[in-house]
Amino acid sequence: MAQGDSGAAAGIVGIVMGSQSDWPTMRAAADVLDALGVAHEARIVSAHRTPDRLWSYARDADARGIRVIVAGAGGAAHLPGMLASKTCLPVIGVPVQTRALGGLDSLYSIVQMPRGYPVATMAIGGAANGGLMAAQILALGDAALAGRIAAWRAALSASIPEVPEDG
Ligand code: RP5
Repeated sequence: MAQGDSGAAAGIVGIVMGSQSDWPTMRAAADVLDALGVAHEARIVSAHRTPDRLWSYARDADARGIRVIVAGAGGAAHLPGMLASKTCLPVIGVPVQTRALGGLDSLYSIVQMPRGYPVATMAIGGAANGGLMAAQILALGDAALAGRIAAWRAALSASIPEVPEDG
C-alpha cells in the first residue's frame, strides 16, 4: 500500500498532486477522507514533468473505480484542468500556496477554465475542503456516508467555543 492510500485496493477518491512538495498540503484531503471512512489513493502526477502519467491516470480513472479526483498543484498549476479535459469525472482543484506569488498564481491557473471543462476550485491551500467536497459528492448515493459527514460537521461545530479566551 502506497503512502497516502487508504486500506482499499483502489481508492474511490483519487488525490493527485504535481509534486512531492505538494503532499504536506494535500495530505489534509487524505486525513479528512480517513476520518470519514472514504477509500482514497494519493499519486504524484505532474502536468509538465510526467504528461504521459497524467494522460493515463485520467484515461483509466473511471474504469479503476475512481469517482472523484482532488487535484492540487502550485504555480503554473495546469494539473486539475488537464485532468478535467481528459475525464468526465468531477475534478476538484486545490491551489497550492507558492513562495513567489502566494498561491494567487495557482488559483488563477486552476479557476479560469473554459466553458465545458469545469474544475471545482477550492481556496488556496484548501485541501481539507477538497476532501470534504469529494465526500459530499459521494454521499449523494451513500446514506451512511452522509450520516458520517453530518456527525463530522456537528463535532466541528460543537468544538467552537462561544466565549473567547485570553492567550
Ligand atoms: C508544480 O510546481 C507543483 O504542483 C508544485 O506545487 C510546484 C513546485 O514543484 P517542485 O519544484 O517543488 O517539485 O508543478
